[in-house]
Amino acid sequence: MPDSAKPHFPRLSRHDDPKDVDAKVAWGSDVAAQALRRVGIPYIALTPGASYRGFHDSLVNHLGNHAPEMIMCLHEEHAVAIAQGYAKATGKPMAVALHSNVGLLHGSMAIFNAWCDRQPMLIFGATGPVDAVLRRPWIDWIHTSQDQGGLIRNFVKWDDQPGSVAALPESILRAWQQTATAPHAPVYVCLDAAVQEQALSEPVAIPELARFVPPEPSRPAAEALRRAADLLASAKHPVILFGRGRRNREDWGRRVALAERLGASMLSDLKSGSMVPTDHPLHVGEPFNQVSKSAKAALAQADVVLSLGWIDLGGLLRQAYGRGNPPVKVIHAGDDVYLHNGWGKEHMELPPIDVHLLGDADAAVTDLLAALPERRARAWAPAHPASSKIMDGAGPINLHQVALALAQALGEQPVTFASLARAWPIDLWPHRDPLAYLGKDGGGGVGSGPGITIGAALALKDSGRMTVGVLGDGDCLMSMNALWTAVRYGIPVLFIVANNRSYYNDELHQEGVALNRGRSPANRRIGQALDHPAPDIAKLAEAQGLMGIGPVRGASELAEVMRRGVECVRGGGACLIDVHIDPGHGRHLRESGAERSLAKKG
Ligand SMILES: Cc1ncc(C[n+]2csc(CCOP(=O)(O)OP(=O)(O)O)c2C)c(N)n1
Ligand SMILES: [Mg+2]
Repeated sequence: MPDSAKPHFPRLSRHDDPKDVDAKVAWGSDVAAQALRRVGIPYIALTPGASYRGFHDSLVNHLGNHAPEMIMCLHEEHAVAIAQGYAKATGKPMAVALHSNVGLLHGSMAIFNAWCDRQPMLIFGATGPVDAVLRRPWIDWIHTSQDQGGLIRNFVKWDDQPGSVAALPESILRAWQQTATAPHAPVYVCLDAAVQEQALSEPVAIPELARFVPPEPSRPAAEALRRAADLLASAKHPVILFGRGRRNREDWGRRVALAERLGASMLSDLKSGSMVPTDHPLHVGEPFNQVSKSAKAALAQADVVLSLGWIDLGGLLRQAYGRGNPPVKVIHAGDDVYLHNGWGKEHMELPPIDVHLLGDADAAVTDLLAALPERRARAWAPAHPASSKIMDGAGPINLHQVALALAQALGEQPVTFASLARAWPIDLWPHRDPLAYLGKDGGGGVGSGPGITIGAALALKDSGRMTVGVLGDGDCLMSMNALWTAVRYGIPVLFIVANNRSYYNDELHQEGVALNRGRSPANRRIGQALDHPAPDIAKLAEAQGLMGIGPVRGASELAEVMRRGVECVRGGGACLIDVHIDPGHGRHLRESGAERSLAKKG
């Protein structure tokens, strides 16, 4: 590839600048590397392995470890989670490389998360030679599984295992096109070791990208739009549900404009992250996971409900109106239905829909705005940020105090929360822009918070924002060694551990089950408490090169530790602050949803 076609990405690592790079395309895996460079992906997160040693060599000794640059990880699950976080922040795919069957098995939970979260990524895998004659004794046989992609086929959008060097460019271009086309999801290309290590006998052409770029997201049909606009124009109490959407200011502005034009109540979902300002006068209560009381009240009044990519519309309608026919007109915009395959049930309950705007939800917003009559919206200004007074309180620390201390330390600097522990007080810290909060992990796979946060921080490192991951101790400890990658690549990031010394979510479940069965709820901590000893999370962070602060046990320390953490990250560092919080603050059986017995129907 001529140098002019080589994308310019500043190199992250000072340690990984290869010497004597060989620009000649001479091996099968050089073709794969060239095809990957052509799609313009800046980074490839990986844990190495001999099954892709040919591809690894091409990335280093042929591409010069640049465009894409390697991001080394200490576990394949982190490599995938980093790509998920990067995609959450940018909407764009990163690449990932996973070693044979074992690396794929390690990475598979994170692939499931990214699949449920509908995030793009281009995953390379590898197998030992498919041609048994070429396999080295023992290890190549271990590396080889029949139909390796079958391990994850139920939760990727597309996969392939190209059978020759000549087939590589098409496979990689198609994989990229698939993952970058909405609706997004991971894709997987498995590279046969023998194909990678084959010497080229003749040149292999790699097509120019221009004729393979992903199409624009699809727009809803005109007739459906007209019917939706008619329903909305005559609605007395419309409610808009803001689900999955794009993270840019233009779409954000149009979503707000649509709600204002209709005078619609706005509801938002923790799973999707910030899609509209949560302190807008039309916004009802806080974003939620399970329908909140105020949301239920707004829905009880509604005559028309417009869902914009809402993740569990069927579940929400059932929570609001019970089983059966909801007494409202339902409009749903989204393209998620194209990914439903029946293996997973992440399509959720089948919602009754009166008008289906099949296509991109943000495109539907634009088209609805064009179709609806203009109306002057009432002007509003965001209220003042949360009070900067830190509650000193003598008792155990709670997340309100943590949030206030962090807000005070940050001042005006915008924040991206890449992960939020349960019970984080969003009322104190409204979402005011599309990158304020990136939403949940998608598949409920604990251990994803550290990697997702690092991927988001990588994407946002030059944005002037601070990327913060507020992690549960269980989530953090499960993927503790993800943090090393942030330090290794100079990725500025702040971790705050909401450390309740427990898998507390599940303590509440055990309490609920015990109560339902007339047994002792007092035993709920057995098999759940991360205590005796409580792992020293700050030391675990420090051991990997982060600034580790904590455990912080007194509210009076919070201002100073947050100041130090923010200063460290502003200076380009990575910092973890371990805060021992009061487990029960804002987390009770009744609010958790854990108390619902499976025996009770409804
Ligand atoms: C891979 C995986 N293992 C187990 C679970 C079950 N699980 C759900 S939440 C949770 C507790 C997580 O603990 P922590 O991150 O400390 O959050 P807390 O509820 O204590 O705030 C567990 C174990 C899961 N969702 N994913
Ligand atoms: Mg916990």
